[in-house]
Amino acid sequence: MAKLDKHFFSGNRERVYDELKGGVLAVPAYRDMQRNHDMANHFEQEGNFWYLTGVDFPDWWLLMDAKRRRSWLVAPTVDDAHAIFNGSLSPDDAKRFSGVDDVIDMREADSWLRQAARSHPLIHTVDSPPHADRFGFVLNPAAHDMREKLERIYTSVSDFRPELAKMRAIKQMVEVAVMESAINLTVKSFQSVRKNIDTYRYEYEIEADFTRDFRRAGAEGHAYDPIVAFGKNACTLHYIRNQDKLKKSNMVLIDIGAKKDGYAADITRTYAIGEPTKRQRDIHDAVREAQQQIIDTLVPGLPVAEYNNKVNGIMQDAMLGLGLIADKNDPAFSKYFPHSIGHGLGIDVHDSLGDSKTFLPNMVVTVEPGIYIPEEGIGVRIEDDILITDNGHKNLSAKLSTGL
Ligand SMILES: [Mn+2]
Repeated sequence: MAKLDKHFFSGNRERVYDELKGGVLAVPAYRDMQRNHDMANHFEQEGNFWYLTGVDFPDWWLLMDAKRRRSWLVAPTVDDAHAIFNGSLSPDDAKRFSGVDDVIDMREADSWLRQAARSHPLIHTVDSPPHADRFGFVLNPAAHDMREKLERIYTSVSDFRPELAKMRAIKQMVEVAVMESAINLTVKSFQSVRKNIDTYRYEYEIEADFTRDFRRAGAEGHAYDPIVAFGKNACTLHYIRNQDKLKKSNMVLIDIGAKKDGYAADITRTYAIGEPTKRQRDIHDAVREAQQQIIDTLVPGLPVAEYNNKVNGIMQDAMLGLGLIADKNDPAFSKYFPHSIGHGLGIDVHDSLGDSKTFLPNMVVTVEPGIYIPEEGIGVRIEDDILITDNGHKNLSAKLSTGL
């Protein structure tokens, strides 16, 4: 069994020391966010903070000094009542599994920051991701608060996210092993759902069996809100209500991945409920063949732009065959295939590929073509998780049939 322990987190910090070139870094954990009234949302750690510490609790900080090659975790001030309700992480435990040199408190951290500023006009931190406007999110305030604090003490504050994204994009062997275990768990659950597909009456019954399997296997749970979308619901890309009845007349799209030991799986299959019509079968076949052709193109050194061109060509051929577009310039193309072909996969379900212009060995990416036809009430997507190897690729979810 692959295990991520202090050697993994210390190793990640060693590579950060090299990148910092004698500099200093301060990274905050996420803070708890309100769910309602006096309840917090389920806590999920910020990916970079976890990658460097393994700490899965809110409000901690990590301080790093590359010249001395030393790291400190900063423990939050937790009042007694809070600790009784929510628990807390002891400094000894934090030190043991992160491998940091020492654990200090917030007051010591303040004087650390002021002292370091005397010899370092610049400090690095991890800023918020840039997607807030696009998705209408309220951001976790941790990154913003840290930046404000640092800007009061330092002449300049620099975002270290691009460097961390580059590191995280290239998976280490131990990470691939952990990801394989999240993927295998997800595959097993898909296999059992497929075998029993005619016994389910509602979308949520399918969701429930995945949830049960993941938790029974000791996984954290789902890596993202599961999508179980029957018929036309599949045309809503992030359909997560999962409340509708399954009828013996259409297909159900299932996009689900376990989160296990900190890493995400992300798999999609589309299954027929009852006997599929010829049209349903044709669309499913077209997506299935396109997906295999697209996976076959993945090799290290392939430019991402060239890959996207190939993907468009393959998807256009699929749509021409189905009579959905008149020719390769038909604007209906992006109506029927309105999302990108895939994304990096790792700690985050949409992991960054570090802005790489080409695919590199040990990246893990999803390949998830789909064709969605709202006017016919049909949507098909098929998604696998692909490791780029030294001379090609390996489909980590290949054991799961892509059949209807
Ligand atoms: Mn995906």
